[in-house]
Amino acid sequence: MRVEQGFQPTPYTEGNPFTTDPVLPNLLKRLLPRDVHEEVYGDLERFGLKVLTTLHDLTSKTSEPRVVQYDQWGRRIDDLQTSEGWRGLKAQMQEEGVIGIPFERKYGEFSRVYGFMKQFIAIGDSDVISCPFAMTDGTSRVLELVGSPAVKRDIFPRLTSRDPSLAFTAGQWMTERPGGSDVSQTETIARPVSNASSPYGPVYRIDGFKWFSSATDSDIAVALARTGPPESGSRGLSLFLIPLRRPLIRPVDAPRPPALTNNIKIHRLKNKFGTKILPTAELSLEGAEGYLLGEVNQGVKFITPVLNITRIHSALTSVGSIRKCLAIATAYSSVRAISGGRQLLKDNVLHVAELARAHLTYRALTHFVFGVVLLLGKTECKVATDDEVLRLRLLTPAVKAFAADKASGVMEECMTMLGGQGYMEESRIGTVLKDAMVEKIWEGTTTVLSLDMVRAAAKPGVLHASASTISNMHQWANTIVSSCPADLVHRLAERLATLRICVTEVISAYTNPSTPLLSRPTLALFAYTTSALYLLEHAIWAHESGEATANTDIEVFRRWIDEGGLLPALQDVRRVKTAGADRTKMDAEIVYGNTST
Ligand code: UCC
Ligand code: FAD
Repeated sequence: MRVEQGFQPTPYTEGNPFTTDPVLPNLLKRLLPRDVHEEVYGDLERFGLKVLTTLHDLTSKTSEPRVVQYDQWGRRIDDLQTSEGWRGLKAQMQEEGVIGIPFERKYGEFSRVYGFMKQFIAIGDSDVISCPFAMTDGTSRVLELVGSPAVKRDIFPRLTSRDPSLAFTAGQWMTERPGGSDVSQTETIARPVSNASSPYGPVYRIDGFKWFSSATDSDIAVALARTGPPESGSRGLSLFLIPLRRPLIRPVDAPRPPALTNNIKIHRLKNKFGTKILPTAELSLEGAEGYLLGEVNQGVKFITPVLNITRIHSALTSVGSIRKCLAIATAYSSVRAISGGRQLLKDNVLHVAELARAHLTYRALTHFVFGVVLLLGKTECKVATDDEVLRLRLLTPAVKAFAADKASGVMEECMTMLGGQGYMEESRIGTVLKDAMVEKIWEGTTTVLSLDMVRAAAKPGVLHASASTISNMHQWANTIVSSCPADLVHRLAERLATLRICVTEVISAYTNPSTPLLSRPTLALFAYTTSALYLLEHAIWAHESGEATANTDIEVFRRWIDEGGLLPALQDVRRVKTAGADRTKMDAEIVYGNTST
């Protein structure tokens, strides 16, 4: 039989990623004041269509970057070549203002929600373009906070520009061969140049080897380098602004030099499992010129805005990747017939039950991540209360780690929901899944972030006393739970009681971390509890404002408590709390065998 004969599969059609999403329009309506909502809704709807057309086409034109290390005359040039599609995606995102929107702050503290929403709906149809923009975002914030007047005049406006011919992107260089989670062994050395001056800051010459550089096609990087003795560990590191290509500030019509200059060489491009379009390189710095940012030997502290902002981007990317895969799986259910062609998948209860389970996680994570985004906007615009600033500090590592942890399982389910078609490269689920798996590693592994949370919660004086950090969670939870209308309290009594128990358990685990084993289970319980609180907040809003979605929103909250994984997480914390040396010893035996005999 010829291929044109016989059964012809029907391709699915994806809807506008913003307007047809089951969560986003209503979430936006709740988070934004009415006038802001009216203004940005149309733009997001327009952009949603652009995602399906322009960005989708550009993504099909991306290919892996390559480096031409030498020219035909044997000269070292390190010319990094990226694809037309990649450069086109970059330009589109700049024009759309993904960095412009949050720093123009036209909508005050709500600008963050708008900007992140734009990025969110593009995830899955724009390769990993959000990676360089995440680092550009974090770097912009650092420069806004501590850049010299000349940095604020020449560099900051380019990082946040909507004009691709002017706009810069930025990278972040922390990781070195001795350690990425722990930067205390950093080998890169920065030496002050006493006879040089720059309006951008004190000038240093920097030598070292940066093990991972993901935005190698960027214009600048923020980098840690040693200014104190090796024994000073991470307290002997400073933060530098390093140009990758010079001259940094060129006339508008001058082309951007493709090759790296400033005494920086590309050792090689990394051979990665995913994120293959992203030019991640190993770099040798051989006397690169850099400008000190902030105070000497305070580098870790000054780079933390980059860490915190990129971690929120990372969480957004995990959840956005789920969105893309779910949109495909849901659309496919409307075209694929099973059971002898008599039934569409969307009419099969067993299949829809699996889709609903996946959507449950998506909904919980989306509310969680945008709750954190709103806190970021408030904090940056200085309208956050002290409690909200504290909450943002705790929720940032939690949402990053939790979203990364949950995402891949849901995406795998989406893949199987297309059967063999899902496993094909053309479905793009595999690429999105592979790309998203790195969210468990970069910008802090899950374990490292759980340790960061314990430290932030328990260290007196970090922001406030630890007691205040912890009681903040209590108060916030109480405010949400006690705002529940009486008729809902009646329907949800058991779940509200469970939530209160979880909050108490999280607080007790953070206040008395009896064992280091508690950090990961506590992060998980904290994240489950917080996402449930956000779902509850949304359900209350929908109920009180008579939204057509109210019943669904209440059911989603109920299921997230009963079926989402919160109860096993609670049991985990309780079990680990009492774990002693015996358990640790047995862990080692399970892994390495009994080595005592
Ligand atoms: O992976 C990377 C780029 C990937 C590509 C971009 C992806 C973008 C998103 C995806 C979109 C597609 S760049 C490499 C990222 N590397 C990490 O994330 C490293 C993970 N390790 C940590 O986070 C560690 O906790 C360290 C390195 C921050 C810990 O360093 P130290 O040396 O132990 O430092 P301390 O003593 O813990 O912290 C120094 C100070 C303290 O304040 P003071 O001095 O006042 O006591 C801390 O309280 O910094 C404060 N601090 C923070 N403050 C530490 N962490 C934070 C924080 N997150 N927020 C606020
Ligand atoms: P390690 O720190 O050696 O971790 C190994 C394991 O040990 C992990 O499971 C970790 O959780 C665990 N571990 C570490 N410390 C502890 C502890 N104290 N207690 C318990 N367990 C612990 N970095 C940059 O600076 N810039 C970039 O642009 C960049 N791009 C990247 C792109 C990709 C695709 C990837 C994969 C990485 C990139 N990185 C970048 C590096 C990334 O941030 C690090 O890989 C990450 O921080 C982990 O560091 P590491 O690789 O040294 O692993």
